[in-house]
Amino acid sequence: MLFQNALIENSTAPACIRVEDGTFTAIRPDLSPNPGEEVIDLGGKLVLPPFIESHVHLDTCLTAGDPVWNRSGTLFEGIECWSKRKEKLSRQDIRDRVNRAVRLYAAHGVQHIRTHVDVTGPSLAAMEAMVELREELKGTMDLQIVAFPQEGILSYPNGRQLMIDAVKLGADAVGAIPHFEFTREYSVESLNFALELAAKEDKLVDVHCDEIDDGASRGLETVAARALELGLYDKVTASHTTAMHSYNNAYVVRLMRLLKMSKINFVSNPLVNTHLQGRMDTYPKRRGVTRVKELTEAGINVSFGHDDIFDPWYPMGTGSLRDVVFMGLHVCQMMGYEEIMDSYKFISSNAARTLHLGERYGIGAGRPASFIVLDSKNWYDALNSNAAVLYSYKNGRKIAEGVPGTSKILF
Ligand code: 17E
Ligand code: FE2
Repeated sequence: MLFQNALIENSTAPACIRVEDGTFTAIRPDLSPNPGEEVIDLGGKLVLPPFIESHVHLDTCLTAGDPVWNRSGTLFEGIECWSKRKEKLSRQDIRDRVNRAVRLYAAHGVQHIRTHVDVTGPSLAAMEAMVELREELKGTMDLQIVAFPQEGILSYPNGRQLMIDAVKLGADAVGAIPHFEFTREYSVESLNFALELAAKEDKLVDVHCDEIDDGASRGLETVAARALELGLYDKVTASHTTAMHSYNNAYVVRLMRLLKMSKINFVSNPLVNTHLQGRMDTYPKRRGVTRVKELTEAGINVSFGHDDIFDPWYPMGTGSLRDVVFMGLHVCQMMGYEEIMDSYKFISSNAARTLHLGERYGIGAGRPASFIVLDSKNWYDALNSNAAVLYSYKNGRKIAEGVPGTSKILF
């Protein structure tokens, strides 16, 4: 198969892309079709590596209002709402909702998803269902599963054992939630437990870390120190880190040295954290998003996640990572020309680093032929015009297609 007239990753020079047996075999300015080869003219549209969702809770998605709505809009009321909903979880319920959610994502050019799965409940049915779905969806929507202790590791009955069992069931990564543990001591101990478990079982780590507007919430320094000392480095990710918004600058300057040494990744969720944070403030109200601009400028890897689709923590969402980037650039004040142009990396190459996709990801000869085509000429325009994803190809197979958004002007 030969794709012509592709503007790859903001390039202004059209290129040709050859795909054979699900693999990119050549990418060059000019390639002539082989006899009998199918040719697709992309007409000067933007081609990007597929989008990657680096942080979502697929087990909770599409449950907003069931059985109760989150009225305060806080993280903590969300956890209470979910606690009621999870009493009636079943494998079928999870399967139905996840199948719907991954199709929403597919429509928006997403091909990889890291999902957190709550293990603090009456059973591990959600984890079992997700492991099953990971197998079924493999090659179409690649799932990576984090064992996530929503109600704590030390502060929830049998929490440590639930984490061990979830890893045995097949989780790819170990989670933690230090800001939710009863005490500061528990919070440190829960992180020691999680990172040591990951080191022992050769798993990745993704911690819900300091998701609170409390400048004294300092799980991050423990995550980074253990990542360094256990030699886990970039296998470790700190998600949310919203307290970093509220840290004093003197502390952040000291912390930055450790963050760089530790090589850990960050995931920020700007749609959801602008909604959940600042809720105990009067005015001024904090934005409550971590320091994406400063982390990026320091060379630290940051990606963006959606976090929720229509669930107790976020009553909206369509699976569009473009919306996440759009919000992120506003709230982090990253609207310089280069910042806008480069911002697709928050949901592509930066996220690929966090997920450790390695050579399986990216547009280049020898890699799996996975890419998306957007209805615009570069990312700036695609972001600004909310361009449709015209095609999503994964391993050489078309898994989704869209139509350009059009309106008829009547004056
Ligand atoms: N659980 C949590 O602890 N934090 C979140 N942002 C979500 C679930 C969505
Ligand atoms: Fe989350």
